Amino acid sequence: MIYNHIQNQIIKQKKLFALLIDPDHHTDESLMQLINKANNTNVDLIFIGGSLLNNCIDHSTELLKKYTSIPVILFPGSLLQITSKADGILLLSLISGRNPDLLIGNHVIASAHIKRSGLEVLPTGYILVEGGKSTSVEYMSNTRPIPADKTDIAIATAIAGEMLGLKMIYLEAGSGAKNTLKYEMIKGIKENISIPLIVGGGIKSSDDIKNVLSAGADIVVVGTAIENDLSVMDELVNSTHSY
Ligand code: 1GP
Repeated sequence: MIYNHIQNQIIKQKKLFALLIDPDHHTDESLMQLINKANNTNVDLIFIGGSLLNNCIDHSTELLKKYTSIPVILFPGSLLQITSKADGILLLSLISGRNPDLLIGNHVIASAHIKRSGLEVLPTGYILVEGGKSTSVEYMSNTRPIPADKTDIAIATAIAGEMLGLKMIYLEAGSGAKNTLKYEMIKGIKENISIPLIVGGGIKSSDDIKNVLSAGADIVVVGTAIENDLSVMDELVNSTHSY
């Protein structure tokens, strides 16, 4: 089970690297290159999804499942991004926002379908924070991110998410964010929750990785930097595992 695996790694004080794949940004050929590289560098988790997808997620998920044993977890930007071909799903409740569809509405619509799918459900509190520029997730979700310096609001939001029974917190600056999340915010949240903390958005270098991990992230997510240059994957994954 994916969640047990994540918890076991955290108990062993190991950090995990999640590769974010946006199927719209790949051909089959580039996806195969990415899969091969991910296998060789020991990526821990693959998240698949995006704020807006024009391509069907089934095909990319099938390709991933065929060529890697890394757990493939849906990171759905919408109800159209749910497929039983993956291993699990981040069932995201966008708790930093006040859009009822993304807090509970879509979950009600999809619940029976997800139950039948056999996907492992990972209930996750999704907290969007300003990352220095307007992002697709902000626009598509029709929610306002928490201001980058409002650490107290982010901490209270994460605590509320854990109290509601969510099993992980995903602290997000948005894909392609200019700034990674502030050290103090990550640290403050980590000190106040006992569930796994995922951090992503704008991570580009091993220094970024070290900063985010030293603040307390359990799982780091990287998408854009690797889309732009596949060769950085080794360095980013190694920095995570050697932390
Ligand atoms: C986005 O946190 C992820 O949801 C990854 O962000 O694409 O900026 O790495 P980047």
